[in-house]
Amino acid sequence: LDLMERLEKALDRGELSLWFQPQVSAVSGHIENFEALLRWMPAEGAPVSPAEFIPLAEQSGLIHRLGDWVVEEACRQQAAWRAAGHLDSRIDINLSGSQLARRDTLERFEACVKAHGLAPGDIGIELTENVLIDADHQILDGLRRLYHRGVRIAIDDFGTGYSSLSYLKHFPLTALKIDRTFVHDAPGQPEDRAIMEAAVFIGHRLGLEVVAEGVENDEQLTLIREMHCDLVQGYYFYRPMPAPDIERLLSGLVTGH
Ligand code: G
Ligand code: G
Ligand code: MN
Ligand code: NA
Repeated sequence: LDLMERLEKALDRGELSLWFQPQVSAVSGHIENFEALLRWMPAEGAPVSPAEFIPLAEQSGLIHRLGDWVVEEACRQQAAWRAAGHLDSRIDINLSGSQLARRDTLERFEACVKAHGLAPGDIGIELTENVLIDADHQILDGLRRLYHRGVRIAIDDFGTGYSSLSYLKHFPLTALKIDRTFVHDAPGQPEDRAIMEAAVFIGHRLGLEVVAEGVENDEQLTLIREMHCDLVQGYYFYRPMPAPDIERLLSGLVTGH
């Protein structure tokens, strides 16, 4: 079987799951948000990374079924956490370009959030810069509608796309995630530090929350704090984890770094 046939079967067999990576306040270390990340662990064979299967799913069209599953699962999980008394955990999901290009993706997303009794602020979305290049008026209007209802919209991998900064004028955004390649190199490279400082400056001037991705060590964390990034996501604090591990964190049974 080729990978797409296997993935389609994996969806039906329940081999997919959502893992969650906490984002913490750069100041307090308190967990503020979770990024939902798709994981495929085949019953037979090694785990397959979304970096491998998402691009193929986009080509084959399977991304829409996959994306529907992710939205449904994120909403189900969030509703379960709300019901268990965890009232401030926010979850963000990733949406790719071809998902956004399907006309009803944003309507279906909103409908799913509502159907699970959640508020618009309970589930946010992450988009990459490349998604925004291709976005037409209809997509822009759809994103604006979500934004005005209180849905958080983050620009992912900031600084690595092919788009110009002008999209920052037009797109309704609430957060900017500085790509982890800048964070990784910042301690040794003044250029990376300069780009990060500029990104934090622009982000804050536009009223956005600034997230530093891929923080793995003390040196990087110190720089990020000096730059006044708001949130930190990275292995230094937490790796992506399955839902039961997140529940232990939310219940205060275990603590992080
Ligand atoms: O979690 P990991 O670092 O392996 O993710 C690799 C890539 O796959 C990242 O770019 C991430 O944004 C993307 N990805 C992870 N989960 C999803 C998902 O549910 N939907 C989409 N469209 N992309 C995802
Ligand atoms: O493209 P996107 O930002 O959605 O990708 C998120 C991916 O980054 C996840 O798959 C996650 O596993 C990975 N990631 C998260 N924190 C770290 C980190 O500290 N170091 C590295 N190398 N990858 C990370
Ligand atoms: Mn992301
Ligand atoms: Na990213």
